[in-house]
Amino acid sequence: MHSSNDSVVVDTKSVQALDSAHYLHAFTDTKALAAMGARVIVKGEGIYIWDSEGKKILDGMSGLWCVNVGYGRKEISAAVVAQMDTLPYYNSFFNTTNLPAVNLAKAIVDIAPANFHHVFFTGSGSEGNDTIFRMVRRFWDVQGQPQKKTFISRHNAYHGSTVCGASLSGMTYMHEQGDLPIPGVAHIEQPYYFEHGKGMSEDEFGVKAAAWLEEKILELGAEKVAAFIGEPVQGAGGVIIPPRTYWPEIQRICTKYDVLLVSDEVICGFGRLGTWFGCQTLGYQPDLITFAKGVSSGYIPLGGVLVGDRVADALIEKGSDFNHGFTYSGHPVACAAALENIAILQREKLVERIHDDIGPYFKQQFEALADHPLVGVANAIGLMGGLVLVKNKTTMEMFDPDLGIGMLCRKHLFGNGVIMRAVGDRLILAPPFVITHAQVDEMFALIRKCLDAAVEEIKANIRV
Ligand code: PXG
Repeated sequence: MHSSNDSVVVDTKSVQALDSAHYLHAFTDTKALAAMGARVIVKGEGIYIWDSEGKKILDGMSGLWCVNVGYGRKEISAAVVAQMDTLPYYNSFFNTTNLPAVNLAKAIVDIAPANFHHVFFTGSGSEGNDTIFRMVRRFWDVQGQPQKKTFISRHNAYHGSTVCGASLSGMTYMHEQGDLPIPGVAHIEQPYYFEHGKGMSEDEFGVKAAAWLEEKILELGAEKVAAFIGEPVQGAGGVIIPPRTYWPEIQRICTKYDVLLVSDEVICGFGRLGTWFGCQTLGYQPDLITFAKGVSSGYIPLGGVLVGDRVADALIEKGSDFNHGFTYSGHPVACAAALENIAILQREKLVERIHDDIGPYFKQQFEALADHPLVGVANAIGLMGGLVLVKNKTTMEMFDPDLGIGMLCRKHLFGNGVIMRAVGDRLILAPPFVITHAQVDEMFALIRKCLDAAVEEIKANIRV
């Protein structure tokens, strides 16, 4: 590979050959990928990435919901190099600590909702949720209620891909591989108005969807239910934005039955919805918060748990050792990257900008896509949005899922230089926070062009 200031040149075919010979990718059919060859991404700057063929692509997904401050931030690489030179690693076991981990814990507590004063660090979001699973069970143990063990989650939720993360997730295609979920995890239906809210107002549906939690608690017995976990807005599930009545009602039900409330903010945390944490936008006060991704803008892997005072105080006072943690908990280099990332978000007021300026502009343009012949509904919140592809706009009839219309659209989007994800026949978008008004215009012009091309291809090739 040869690299200069403004170009990275690689032999695509040989990289693809090595890739399919040795590298098993996440969530991938290796045989199918080998037949087509992976796209090799070699460079990023701002909201754009480049592949090995020199193609420039607008990254409408911020990597994988994480590169929120954009690519190529020299402030972060400088902080990382400085920390590597000073102390590349030390652990936080055996009564030791390190400066970046302490400073980051304080910085996160300073921006967290008022009832949070403690942070546990992990290397990823999945490990964050595994940590919560063990921490919550330990909490109920020390409260003298060890039978309170069961977690309630939702269908189509994503909470990670470790055994516990995949169990908490509500993806059947994950559960089918390896006898998941593990015992002690139950699921209720997701608050997806388009699919389940027919004949109701959104507000009525929000209350109804929250009532499914109460029904499940009563079915299991409140004395056995430890916690409810949910993403403020489901991300990987297709940007499912709950009605505004949903979360306050979930909170009321959790309080009524003394069930801990866990907000998985791996995507929504650190500003995506225009507040530091998604629960602040959607109006609830969780007991625990999972974070990852946006904490370091993905520059270095880092995740963790914000532990609310009720749980932290009990564990600290009565819990003695909590026998849990990772080699890389509080990794000094990852924490140094995150500290600089948070400093950038604060210096450039990027979260406020989503709330007051670029968020509303993005929402207006995203929701305007609903006028397109292929789009049923389009909704956005903060800097994330999801739309439904439909066969018939009047009846909202969807395509046969086997036609793969979402993937067909994604092919046009990728081909035309903009990344938007397909989740079945939902298309989703979550661009970096630094996107400008002109770049929002550029992105939506490209998206419209691609949707038009998809309509032409459907008309020409697919009998619907
Ligand atoms: N919780 C949530 C809400 C997530 O979105 C995780 C936990 C797990 O984090 P780690 O760091 O262990 O991956 C996530 C991750 C997708 C996609 O298809 C989304 C995620 C990961 C991979 C793919 O949108 N989110």
